[in-house]
Amino acid sequence: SGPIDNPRGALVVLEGLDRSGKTSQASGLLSYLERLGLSAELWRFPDRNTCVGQMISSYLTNKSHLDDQTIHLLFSANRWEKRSLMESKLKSGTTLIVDRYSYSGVAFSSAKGLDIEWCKGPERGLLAPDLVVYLNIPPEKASERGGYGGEKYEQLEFQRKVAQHYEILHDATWKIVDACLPMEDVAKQLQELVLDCVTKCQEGKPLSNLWS
Ligand code: FDM
Repeated sequence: SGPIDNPRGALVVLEGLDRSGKTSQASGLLSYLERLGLSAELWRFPDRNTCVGQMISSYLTNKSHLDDQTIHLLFSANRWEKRSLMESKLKSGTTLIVDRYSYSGVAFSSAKGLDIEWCKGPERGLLAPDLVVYLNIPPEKASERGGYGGEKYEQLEFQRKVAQHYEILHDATWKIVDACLPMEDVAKQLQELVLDCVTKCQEGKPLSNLWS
């Protein structure tokens, strides 16, 4: 069976600062794809449901302390433990909309001062997204939106650093959407980008690995 008989799903990643609208846009995208009759699922990282995810969650809610390298590797392990399921879903034709991925991993950890190449190391060999959309919002604007929760990284000063580190990671495959636009306009742009990407994957665009 060739790519036409057995089309694969697309791996779509949404990135952006806290309060950039990723989570709402991701669920909007899911219903859009379902309305088109496509098989799709919403994923997010960290996935707090696994044992590793619970360690991450207790770190983020300040219930435990871990040094920067250790938490970085846990975030990465949390993606590795999902890699084979991710691959089989994609190969069976399901499109995955993923709220945060390795770019969050590298941007947040390098914003704390870790070397960017060191941060990328454990991410190599994970599945490469077919599309990364960055929801672009100035940190100040994001912080005005209904306020942050109480988690570890939800502070304006740190979010500014994260924004700078995301900028270093941008490459030609990223699509940047202005997250300050009205929600419906952001949604429209996302829908177009995602549909185009899903089509390319159906037409046989191969899956590849990240940063290798
Ligand atoms: N985060 C998320 C990281 O520091 N590294 C990662 O690899 C990932 C996936 O965890 F502040 C940070 C980003 C955010 C926090 O994310 C929790 P959510 O989206 O708020 O659950």
